[in-house]
This record gives sequence, C-alpha cells and structure tokens, in this order.
Amino acid sequence: MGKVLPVHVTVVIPTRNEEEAIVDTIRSVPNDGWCEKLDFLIIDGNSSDKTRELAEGEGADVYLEKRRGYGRAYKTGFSMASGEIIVTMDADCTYPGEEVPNLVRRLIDDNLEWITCDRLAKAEEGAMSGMHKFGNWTLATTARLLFWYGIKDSQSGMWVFRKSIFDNENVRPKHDGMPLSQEFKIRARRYLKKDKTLEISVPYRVRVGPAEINTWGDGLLNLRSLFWLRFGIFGKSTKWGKED
Ligand SMILES: Nc1nc2c(ncn2[C@@H]2O[C@H](COP(=O)(O)OP(=O)(O)O)[C@@H](O)[C@H]2O)c(=O)[nH]1
Ligand SMILES: [Mg+2]
Repeated sequence: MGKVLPVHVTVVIPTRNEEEAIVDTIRSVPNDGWCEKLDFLIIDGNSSDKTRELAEGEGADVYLEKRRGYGRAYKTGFSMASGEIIVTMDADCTYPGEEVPNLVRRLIDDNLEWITCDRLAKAEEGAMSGMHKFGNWTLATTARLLFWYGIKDSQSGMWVFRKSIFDNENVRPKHDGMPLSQEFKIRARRYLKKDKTLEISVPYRVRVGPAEINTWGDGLLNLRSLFWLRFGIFGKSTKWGKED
C-alpha cells in the first residue's frame, strides 16, 4: 500500500430499497487506512425494507430523506458530507468500489477538482440491456451536441470531487430527480477550470437487486431537462440542504 492520503473522504450513497446490495456496496470500498478518515453517508429515501438498519450495521451514517428523488438525495448528501473529498455511487454493486482509493489518489496527484466516471467503455457483459444502451447513447449524444462539453457518459453516477467546488453556487446541481446526474456534469465542465476536471472509464457491473427505474419515463425526463438547461429554463426544484 502507498502512503496514507492526508484527506477526509465521505462516500455519499442514495438508497431506496437496496437491502440486497447495500452491505456489499459499502464493503466494496477498501477501508484499510488508505486515507486519514473515511466515512459513509447513506441518504435513504424512505426504504420500506432493511436498507437503513443494514447500512447502520456497517458503521455508515444514515439520514432519512423523506422527499423523493435521486437528485434530492444527493443535494442533501452533498450539503451534509463532512469530508473534504466526496465520492458517490449507487447502492446496487454496479460501480467498482475497489477503485475508490485510486480515483482519490488521482484527484490529489493531478491536482484535480472533479472526476466523473464513464461506464460505457468498460461495461461488463449484461450490465446494460440493449434498451438501456440505446437510451444512454441518445442522451449522451444529445448532451454533447447541445453543450459541447466533451463528456462521454452523461448518466453515470460515480463522481470523485472536492467539496469546495460547491462554494461556487453555479456548480451546485438543482434537479431533484435523475437529471441531476447530467446537470452536475454540465455545470462542472462549464464553471470549473477545464484542466481541473476529468472523465475516467471504470468497470460497470450487473445490478444486484431490483431496479425501480422507469426506463421510458426517466429517459424522456432526462431528455427534456437537457433542453431546458440549454435554454436556461429551470423547472421547479427544492433547495440545496437538509431542509427547505
Ligand atoms: N434517497 C433516494 N435514493 C434513490 C431514489 N431513487 C433511486 N435512488 C437510489 O439511487 C441510486 C440510483 O438508482 P438506480 O435505480 O440504480 O438507477 P440507475 O442506475 O440509473 O438505473 C440507487 O442507489 C437507488 O437506490 C430516491 O427517490 N431517493
Ligand atoms: Mg444503478
């Protein structure tokens, strides 16, 4: 193992009924002293299964965010995270937790502020259905054409970044739903210095546990949100922190 990174890292994970995968997701991130402090912050959207108890059993901090939405969960989590570096991932074993130390090291060594992970180049067999691939391709291409921001995977949910980027209000994503993912990338590329941001390809694996995602509904919502963003129109959204 290399030298201990002198940073406090908080892994923020949104959950909604992820009892089959939350424990393995948390355990997938090495916790052997590679950084000065590592903690896990689970933002749970009213799970009706054992997700919250299981996460607490792994030593994670669990916050019950009763307001619905993936974006809503992240806005709460970002405002609450105590680490100077924030890492995100889904609670479904799709993202490579074992890569977290390398990604954080890269952020520090290359003096970056923000890394987004691309799933498309290294997606494993069966990780994305044909439909899912088509949807991702459509959204990613539309985002590239509208914003010319040079990101390959507009929908990925694994980011590694310094919490200080949010000192700039323009970098804070606003959407309460799934479109927060593309919005965050667009804002990071527009409002941070280009050479402080990077997209890195990581493995993407088959989901553990049932997905609640509504393929068509979420796909169309993402597409519509891209156009709204492009023309500077913002839909209704709740505020940044724990409470409105
Ligand atoms: N807190 C919270 N988490 C959510 C909500 N919807 C989805 N999630 C979590 O967000 C992550 C991404 O959702 P997922 O179903 O994997 O979407 P996909 O990866 O885009 O297919 C998972 O860990 C979900 O459990 C929600 O309304 N509230
Ligand atoms: Mg997922």
